[in-house]
Amino acid sequence: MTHNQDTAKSAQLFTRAQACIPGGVNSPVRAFRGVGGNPVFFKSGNGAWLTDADGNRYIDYVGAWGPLILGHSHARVRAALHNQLDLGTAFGAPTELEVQLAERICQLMPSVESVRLVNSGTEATMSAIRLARGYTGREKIVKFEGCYHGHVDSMLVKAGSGALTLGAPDSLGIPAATAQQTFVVPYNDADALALLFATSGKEIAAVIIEPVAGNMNCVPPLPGYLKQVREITEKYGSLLIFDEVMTGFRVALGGAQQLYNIKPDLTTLGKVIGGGLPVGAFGGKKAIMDMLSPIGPVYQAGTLSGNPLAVTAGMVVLDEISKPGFFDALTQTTATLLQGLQSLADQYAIEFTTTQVGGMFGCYFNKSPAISTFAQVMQSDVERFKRYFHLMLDQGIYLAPSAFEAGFVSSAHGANEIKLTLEAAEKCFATLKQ
Ligand code: KE4
Repeated sequence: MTHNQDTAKSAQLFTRAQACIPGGVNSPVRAFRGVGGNPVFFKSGNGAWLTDADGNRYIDYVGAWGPLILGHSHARVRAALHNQLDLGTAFGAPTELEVQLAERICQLMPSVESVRLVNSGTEATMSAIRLARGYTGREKIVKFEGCYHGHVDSMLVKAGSGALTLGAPDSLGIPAATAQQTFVVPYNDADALALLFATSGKEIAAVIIEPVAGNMNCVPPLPGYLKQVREITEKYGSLLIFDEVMTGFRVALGGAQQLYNIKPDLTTLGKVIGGGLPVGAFGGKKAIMDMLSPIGPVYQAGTLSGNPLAVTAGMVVLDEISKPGFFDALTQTTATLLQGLQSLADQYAIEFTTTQVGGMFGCYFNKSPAISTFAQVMQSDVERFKRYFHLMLDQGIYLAPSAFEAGFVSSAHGANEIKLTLEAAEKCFATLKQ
């Protein structure tokens, strides 16, 4: 792959951006603080490919952090958005479109009997937590070390993703009283959760969990773990919130709850259901959801919730991923990529391991053959990842700019993209071995 090394326009834009946007970015993980160097500014995307401000092209394994499961600028998504643009962008009133999306979500995720659309994953988790507290009358919430549920005050406690990358798991600005309402336990450790519940179970409104942890890189649940979490929460009358903002419609058509056959009480969604436009959602048992305003005493609202443009994009994406064989093909493409990377790393005797669930994956410079805990993730060679990231970037492969993020494949990634990626990776591993 030939790659234009000139990134002067990106550098100029970053200088301008830093003059008026904190850190020059609208979300911390984009700033390349986890890998060094300056962020690339992009201009366009098409299928599996991105083009930056200097005209360099990249194969994209970030996919806007998960939403672009069909790749960039999908023809049907574009056509539907163009059509909707002529009809209006927002009404601040109900539309048939949002009913259609709500019906589709409930159909694809049977545990979701009723759903409220919002504008981001953070809004979804924030609202689900408030709802769980309102429904149970309890205040404590349990999350897992390394998991990230958006920048909700109560969740920025040992958070994953950007907060972890920045090396500051606890954020300033969070009142001690708020943080003290949140318990944090290790992921994939049912005994630790059981012990916490034995002492505090009756105070706990809900457990919120990423059924596949995608914010400390990609850490799948151990066999039976999610079932144990479900049993523990049921035993103490606490709600189980599956944060499927990332896994929803990414790891399987029915999300992680279908893949692992678990029925949570509430589910939060985002990313894929907006097809690249701002949509989040939270839903679950009708008895719980009916506690929400305007019919119930738990308040929640949003000016642009159920936005016609965003819902239009989401509906097309859910229709496309519902087609027979979609997830088999996505999973296979992802597996082919990872098998290729692993065999190249082995060929060069580089300590490297991968994880995969459906169309999301993790790559680690780590000697452990199987990653299942936050502690193991933290033993990864981050410096080596930084070199790998930039070596791949220089060859036109755009990976998540952090050792603590999952990667994503789209249906637009084909044999050619995988071939080019593996060719680039071989050069990287050869260089890393020197
Ligand atoms: P948003 O508010 O960023 O839409 O969603 C928050 C969120 C909630 N739950 C899970 C499981 C998530 O992964 C996220 C957001 N994911 C990160 C990437 N790992 C978003 C990228 C960013 O922060 O810029």
